[in-house]
Amino acid sequence: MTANTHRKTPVTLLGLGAMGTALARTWLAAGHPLTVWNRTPARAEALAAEGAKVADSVAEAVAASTLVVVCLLDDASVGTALDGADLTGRDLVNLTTTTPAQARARAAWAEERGARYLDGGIMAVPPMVGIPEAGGYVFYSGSRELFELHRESLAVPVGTAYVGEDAGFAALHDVALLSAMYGMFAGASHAFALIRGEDIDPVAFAPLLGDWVRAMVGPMVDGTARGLASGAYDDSESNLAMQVAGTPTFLTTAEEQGVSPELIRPYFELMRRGLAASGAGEGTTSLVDLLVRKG
Ligand code: FVH
Repeated sequence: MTANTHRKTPVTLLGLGAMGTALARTWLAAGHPLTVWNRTPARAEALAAEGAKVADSVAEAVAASTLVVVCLLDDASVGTALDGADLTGRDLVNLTTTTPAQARARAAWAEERGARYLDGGIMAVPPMVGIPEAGGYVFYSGSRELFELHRESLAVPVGTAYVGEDAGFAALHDVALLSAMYGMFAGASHAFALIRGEDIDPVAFAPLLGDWVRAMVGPMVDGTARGLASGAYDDSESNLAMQVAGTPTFLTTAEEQGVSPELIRPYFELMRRGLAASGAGEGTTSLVDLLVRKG
């Protein structure tokens, strides 16, 4: 160990899947003493050769460092792995993707066992980890004090974004952003399906699609946010009446091209419901409220 290693916070990492392994390498490269545990020990072998200490059990791994980072498959695997481990005095940082309710319950569970808790939602894929220019980051929520205490160590693999004391907020931000991503993926899949089978090169089509989505999504996101904040849902340029009138064109084109409308039809039905509920002058901002189930 070098003198530099001694100054860095020791980290324990539970979980050496694709993401855990990528995280581990950055802490090792930055000189943090790293103890790792994985259910399948063979996955730790390469990291052992790179300088990680491999624990034989979760208990041994948790005992090795105050800062214990968990990156397992899901909340159930976190419960299984940590069942029976002594968490007293540990700072548990859970980067496993969960629901907000699972994150809140896991925070209470950890605190009952004498640990401090931070939840994280990873906005990166493994190749982005350790590469600042890639723009990856982790949402953190829970104790701000704990976040500030470990901010420097947590910022080693990717950037950090603290989003509040509520332990469920990191998961909520994570799932909200990923849900928007899937909506965009759905639209792009439908667009490619429409041109499939025609003499249109998908590679030439891709930049047209990408540029259009990028041009539309920024103003839509900003305009919706402003509307929700102010309560002014009017949209004189692209109101719901105009948009609903256009939906048969999209559905008929899908039919003509032999494409299932299953991805776009639900949004069109929501727009129709919005028009009926709100009137012609409002835009798509009002649809947000229609999605929220009351009570
Ligand atoms: N990889 C990605 O692109 C995404 C990016 C965004 C964030 N996610 C989340 O990160 C968590 C871990 O994902 P991962 O990519 O490391 O996942 P896997 O490669 O499948 O590794 C899963 C690890 O979990 C261990 N594990 C599974 N079940 C159990 C269990 N019952 N008890 C103990 N450990 C368990 C598994 O162990 P093993 O199969 O090697 O023995 C791996 O270590 C995840 O929440 C993503 O949603 C990644």
